[in-house]
Amino acid sequence: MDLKLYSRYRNSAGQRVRTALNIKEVPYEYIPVSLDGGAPESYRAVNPQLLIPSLVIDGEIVTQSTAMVEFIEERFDGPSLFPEEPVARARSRAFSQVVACEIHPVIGPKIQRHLRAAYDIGRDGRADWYGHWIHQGFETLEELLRRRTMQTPFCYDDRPTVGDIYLVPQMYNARLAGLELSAYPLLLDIDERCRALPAFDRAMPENQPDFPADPSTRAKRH
Ligand SMILES: N[C@@H](CCC(=O)N[C@@H](CS)C(=O)NCC(=O)O)C(=O)O
Repeated sequence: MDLKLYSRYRNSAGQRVRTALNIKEVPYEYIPVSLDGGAPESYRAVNPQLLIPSLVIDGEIVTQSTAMVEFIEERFDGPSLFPEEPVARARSRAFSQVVACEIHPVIGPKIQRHLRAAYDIGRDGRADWYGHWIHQGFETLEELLRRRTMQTPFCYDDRPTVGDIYLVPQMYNARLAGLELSAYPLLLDIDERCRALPAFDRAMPENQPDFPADPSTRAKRH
């Protein structure tokens, strides 16, 4: 099967997919997309929302990282991306969806651009907005972990599953934005454990071919 992933070094939704592919040890071609001022119009032919990632499977385009992660789970052998036990499985999905549906959609670059263009919200205001939604989401995630019936080393299992896969890129971005994260010891602990694993490490922004060598050209966050 031929897989092409349109992504960018700093693309937290794409990082989820890269991690899922790495856990299953599935080879893929990485196609970098620049997001300076938004993705180029030419990319609309791939993704009508102009969002990354997009996964091309034998020429067929699939959008939305959650759909891609589920495709990878269903199509490839290797360690499952979901816990075996049904309730833990549902909780790992729910945890991932707090990231994907509650945090990420309100802080991305298109939101930042609109806050600036339509409401004239300056850098400080946008940073405040960003921090507000991250902290609100992380408080929820930390509490969900605190309430677990079993305190597993990863979110909901003895190995990383979809909750962990979604958590790590969001933690990366929060750290990049300089947010104080000490109020989230469970998130910090799991994030560190995940990042020590090769499948997570290879998906990190620094390890992508388009990661800029010059620090001044690196975007602040996504
Ligand atoms: N729900 C989408 C989110 C994708 C998304 O928002 N990607 C961001 C980067 S992490 C993006 O492409 N932003 C471009 C923009 O906002 O202009 C998914 O899970 O794939």
